[in-house]
Amino acid sequence: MKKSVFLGAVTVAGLAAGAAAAATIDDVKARGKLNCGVTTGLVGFAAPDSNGEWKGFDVAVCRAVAAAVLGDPTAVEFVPTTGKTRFTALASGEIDMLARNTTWTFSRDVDLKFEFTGINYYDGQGFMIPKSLGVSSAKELDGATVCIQTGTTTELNLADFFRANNISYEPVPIETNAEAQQQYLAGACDVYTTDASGLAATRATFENPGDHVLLPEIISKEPLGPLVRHGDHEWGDVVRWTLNALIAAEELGVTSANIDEMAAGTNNPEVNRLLGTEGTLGEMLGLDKDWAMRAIKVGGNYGEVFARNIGEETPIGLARGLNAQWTDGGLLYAPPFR
Ligand SMILES: N[C@@H](CCC(=O)N[C@@H](CS)C(=O)NCC(=O)O)C(=O)O
Repeated sequence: MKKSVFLGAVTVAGLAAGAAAAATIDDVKARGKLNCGVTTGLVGFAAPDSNGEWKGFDVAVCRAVAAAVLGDPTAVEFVPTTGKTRFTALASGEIDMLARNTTWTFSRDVDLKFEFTGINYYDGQGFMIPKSLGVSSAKELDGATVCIQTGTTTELNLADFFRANNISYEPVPIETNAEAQQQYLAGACDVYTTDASGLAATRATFENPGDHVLLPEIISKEPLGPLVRHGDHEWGDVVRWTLNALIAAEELGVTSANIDEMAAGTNNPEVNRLLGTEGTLGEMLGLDKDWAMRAIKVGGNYGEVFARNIGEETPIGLARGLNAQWTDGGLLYAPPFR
């Protein structure tokens, strides 16, 4: 088991070294389309709607980048990836970036040779159980069968948690969230464990969400964010600062409702630099002066994107929590636009 994981990592790292030679920003511009890796479907984060149009919190990052670089938020080819296939897709060049509930870890950065360009959701791993199981703490799960998505951080966290608490479990390995949902609802596993946001998103699609509970334990740190290949610095900058533009826009009070007015010039120099009425930040990125304005216009600032896709007014119902701005006691903190 250990050996195959190790060999998998080497193969992916080898591919990354080869593909990183090309400048992705030039490829994307020449192609006129962004190839963005997303999940195979997790409503609220990335999933096609009834018209086949991809929607969600991670999808919004892809569309913002496409708007910044190509001037068109619809110029995106969404490439579904599983926990297992996502890294090969990025390393091989099949996708230009990955925006898929992916945790920034040491080994993915250093060993697999990717570059995380920020964090769009601070998360942690949780457990969902049917209420009827009558369990109120993950520590009471001794002997449980647990649905667990392969190729994810959640596999190792699960093993660590059970070992540390001296309890045992039987893993039921699954490949996609859809499969997990199906197995869990069919009773093939007592528990589903993954990122808490993913559990909330999955539960929201159940016929009777109220029959299922999330246990209080959060057993890991899962900082989720977009990533590119190592060594692809210009492209990494574009993705990093597009995400930062959405976050800064919220902090600076730039919204989809007032952005046109603000783009005419304000008395806040940072807003002016962000929206391109002062300075040359867009040019430094290899883009034009309106890049950030276009990115923000797609779905609004970070807070608007959050509220529309996964926030408390949606069936998923996530509170801002750690994902509030630093000015509101959260962890979101975009570096300065200067
Ligand atoms: N954040 C963890 C877990 C990511 C993960 O695969 N999450 C699942 C459940 S939230 C998911 O996004 N599934 C969507 C799919 O199967 O395509 C990681 O990076 O390994």
